[in-house]
Amino acid sequence: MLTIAVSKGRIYEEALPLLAEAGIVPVDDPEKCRKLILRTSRDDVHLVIIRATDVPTFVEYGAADMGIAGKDVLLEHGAESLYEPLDLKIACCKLMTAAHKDAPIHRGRIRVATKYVKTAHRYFAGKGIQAEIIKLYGSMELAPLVGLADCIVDLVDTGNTLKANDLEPRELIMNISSRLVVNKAAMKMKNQAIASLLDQLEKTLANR
Ligand code: PRT
Ligand code: MG
Repeated sequence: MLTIAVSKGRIYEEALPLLAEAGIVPVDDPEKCRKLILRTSRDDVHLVIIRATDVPTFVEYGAADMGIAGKDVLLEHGAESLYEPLDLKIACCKLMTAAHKDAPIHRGRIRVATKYVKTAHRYFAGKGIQAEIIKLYGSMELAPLVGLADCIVDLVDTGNTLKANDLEPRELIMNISSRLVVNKAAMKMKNQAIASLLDQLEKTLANR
């Protein structure tokens, strides 16, 4: 049995066609039923539906053999404990700093609101900027508007969310896409099944 951890929402939507090419089609729709374990067209493959930020944890502990997670989530989790064999090139976006459109470029000590605490620390430290990082769980865009922070670190796709809140993108931290991650023990114990799935996905990606 192979268990693959996926989050609902954009990653699931974009992963479905890829998985389908590998012969994996969920029997249930997670948006319609409340099941967290989905059977698929392959008797030997299950999907587990979890929060995006929980995917690396499930895979690290072997509760799922494989998973699909954004590089943003993997960076924050610390991915040394997982194999990351494939860039699926789905759910693409940019991890950026953003600030109010009229705000000056700060040079001294700054306050940064983000849910990507470790990644933000690493980024500003690398630039030699003293940054106080304030952890938020959502609505990062609000922070500069109410004086909580000078800037934010968040994902940007179209830029519409920033624009709607009078913010603008400033610096690109990293281009983000979703990656296939594999539990290290499973890679050995279930090598045949995993290797053949990786192979099929690689071929599908090459033809895209
Ligand atoms: O929703 P939930 O709290 O359960 O978890 P989540 O928000 O982490 O999950 P989800 O499904 O929203 O995102 C999962 C993954 O999708 C992320 O970890 C990224 O790897 C990837 N992804 C790709 C994005 C975006 N694009 C994206 N645009 N995740 C979030 N956004 C948000 C962004 O945070 C901002 O609020 O969309 C807004 C910006 O979009 P634009 O188009 O207005 O710029
Ligand atoms: Mg979300």
